[in-house]
Amino acid sequence: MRRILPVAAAQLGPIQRDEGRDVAVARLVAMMERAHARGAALVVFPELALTTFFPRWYHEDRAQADHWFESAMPSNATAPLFAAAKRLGLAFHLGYAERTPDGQHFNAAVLVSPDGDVMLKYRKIHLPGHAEFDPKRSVQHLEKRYFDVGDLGFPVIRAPLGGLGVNAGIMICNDRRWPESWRVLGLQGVELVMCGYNTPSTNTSAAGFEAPHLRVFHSHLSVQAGAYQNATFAVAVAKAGVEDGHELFGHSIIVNPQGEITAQATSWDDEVIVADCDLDMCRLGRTTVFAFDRHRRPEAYGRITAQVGAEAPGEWRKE
Ligand code: CDT
Repeated sequence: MRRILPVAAAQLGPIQRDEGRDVAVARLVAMMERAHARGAALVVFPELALTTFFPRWYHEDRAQADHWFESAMPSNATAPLFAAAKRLGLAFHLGYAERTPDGQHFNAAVLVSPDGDVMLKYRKIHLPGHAEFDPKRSVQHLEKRYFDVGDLGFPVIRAPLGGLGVNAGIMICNDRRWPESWRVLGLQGVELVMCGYNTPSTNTSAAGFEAPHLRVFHSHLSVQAGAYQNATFAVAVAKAGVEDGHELFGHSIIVNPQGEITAQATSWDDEVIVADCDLDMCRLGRTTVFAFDRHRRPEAYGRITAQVGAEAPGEWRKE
């Protein structure tokens, strides 16, 4: 029997700085209803889906950013998501800012069953941006100031989704640009990667020119390559649009194990896209060109874990 999982990506339009969690959660619940009506068994929401992308705002005292964080999941504010999941029989993936009881801060995401169980949790590892105010940037990107580096690795769980057992994994936004994230998931037999993002549509680092259309290209390139090279489906879902004058691109996609886009958002607003993911499509890649057990050569990959920055190569000299 074919293993077909109907998956929805629920792209979010902008959330303004002054908008409360209740506004965002009501929009998420409305999209859960639309996803369910279109037959989805799982709905994937973006990174930091409950608030504006607050790392663009600098606080001298970082504790002033604590109000953007959730100290419980579920909480009073997020309980309507869990209630809707139960009512609709729909699993969901949610990105949010997490503050732990001992005061750590993570850019986190969870996969929640229709019964409200957190089946999988991930804390973002590749934190982009900077920790101090950067006067050269037109917009700050202070993830390194507000978040600790994730401490859960890249976990995969075999989760009951839509009546199937599915090897599900999570990465968050900037992680998608790093082949290491994908391969660690791939080495656990991942079949469905969920990745929420908030990506500014222009490069504001003042380090050089990047044509705006390449921002979307690089996002798709990373997700399509990661899915293909690890023979997995991938759902990459944006928070998009103009938040307090700052633009984030949309272009959310669902990608199959051949690296093809099977559904794509066309707005920069709240939008649900759905694709039937035939999980048996993962088999071809992983039994042929990407049969890891037959073709990988870890003895040649030592630098991947031994080194962080690049080392200069030796100089060629004529014998
Ligand atoms: N949220 C996030 O990780 N965004 C980054 C923007 C990097 S620009 C400092 C991304 O990789 O899309």
